[in-house]
Amino acid sequence: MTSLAAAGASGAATGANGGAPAAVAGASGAVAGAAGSASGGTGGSGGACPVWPIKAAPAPAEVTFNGVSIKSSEHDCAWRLSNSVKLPVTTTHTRMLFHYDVNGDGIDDVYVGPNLDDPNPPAPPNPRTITLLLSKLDGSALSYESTGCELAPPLVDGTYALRDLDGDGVNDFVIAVNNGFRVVMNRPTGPELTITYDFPAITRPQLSLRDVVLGAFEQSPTSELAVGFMRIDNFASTHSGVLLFPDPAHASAQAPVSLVSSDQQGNGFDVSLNPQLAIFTALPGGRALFGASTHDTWVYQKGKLATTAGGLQLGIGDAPYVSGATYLDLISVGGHDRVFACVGDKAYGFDPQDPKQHLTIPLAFAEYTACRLVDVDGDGDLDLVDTQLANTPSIGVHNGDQANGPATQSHQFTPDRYRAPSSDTPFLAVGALKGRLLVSDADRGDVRGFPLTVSALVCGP
Ligand SMILES: [Ca+2]
Ligand SMILES: [Ca+2]
Ligand SMILES: [Ca+2]
Ligand SMILES: [Ca+2]
Repeated sequence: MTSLAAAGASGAATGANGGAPAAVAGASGAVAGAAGSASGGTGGSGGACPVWPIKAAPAPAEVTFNGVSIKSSEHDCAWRLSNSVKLPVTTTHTRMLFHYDVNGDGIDDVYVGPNLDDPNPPAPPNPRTITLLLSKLDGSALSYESTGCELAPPLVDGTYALRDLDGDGVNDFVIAVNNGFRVVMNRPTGPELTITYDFPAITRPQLSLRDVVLGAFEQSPTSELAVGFMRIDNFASTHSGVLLFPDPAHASAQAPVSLVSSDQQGNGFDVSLNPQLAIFTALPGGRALFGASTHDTWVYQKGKLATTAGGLQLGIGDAPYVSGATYLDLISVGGHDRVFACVGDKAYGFDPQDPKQHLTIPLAFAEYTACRLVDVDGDGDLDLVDTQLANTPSIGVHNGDQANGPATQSHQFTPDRYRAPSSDTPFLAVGALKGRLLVSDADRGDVRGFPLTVSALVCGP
């Protein structure tokens, strides 16, 4: 894993590693309430949820969850999935928004929000509430318990990407709400809203967050925040693109730079629907963004956009163009930083300067596939997880290897019922075990029969 990726490159690898709480040792008011002095609090029955992490204790080398043990020594395993456990949430709060370790036991805690089809959403300006499930260790036995606390503004219901925007080792919040973005810094004194950006008002907004990357992409070495989005306005038109926010860690009304958008000049194929446009990653070094649209690839560096019509061709023969990528990230293979792309039914790791030199990994599933790079077993290499999102969602894990990258073979499993969360990654970290717990969101249409659940990735038969 490169230092760049650790600093907030796109994708699951960063989302999974949580708050790195060790860096905040000695901070006063460690379990600061979220509400602070924010006005218009939700008046939640259980008070405000903590968001500032306390120093993590070393997680036990072995944790038991739902009767099965998961051990820190378990690498390169034949994975299987344990039975799922229902999390103690109300039927109105069944969607995982984000997760990291806030109570300092080394195990991710889970912040959950209302089901997207909440039949009784609060009337504006009251935000829909977010509640916290805390990990609880009884000896080595892990369970989750509801706190009853609720997050107050400026944290609101939406889709979240967690990135450390000021380099203090604690994740901050990038949130897509109905009609725009909020950036909320995670401070010892409580959350601080730094960016409020809204698109022009429409009647039925629908906005989703795509890739979110921190790096220095303009002339100066200071960092900007690149936010990829897709929005559907009034169910009538679709827009996607990337906005670049300068200095996201400090409050500013400065307008973002629109890097690329679905009505981008010079891209005659872009009409309205170009969902891939918001898929991008930083190039190694963190000074350039590399992205893909349906028909192009683009690079943004030193404040300039360069577009490669037709995209970047990978390899030889009928190998595809990166412009069809559904996922981009960075990976280190054999000591070399590579761009990692999922295109069609294969994943590739390549040098953008010489894309014909690449590794090729067949995905476990050919259609409706979502990719993630995450260190599932905590052995220090990134594993490729591909998820089939079709009628019977299944998951494949390609065990990683620092010398060769993720394996071409995958361990595949099909959870009893699975719906990928809107969170950065569905995998919760268990200490050094990284992504060993898999979360499934509730089914929007069947919340009671299919609540928020967690299962463990278990080693061996
Ligand atoms: Ca915890
Ligand atoms: Ca931070
Ligand atoms: Ca691994
Ligand atoms: Ca491995």
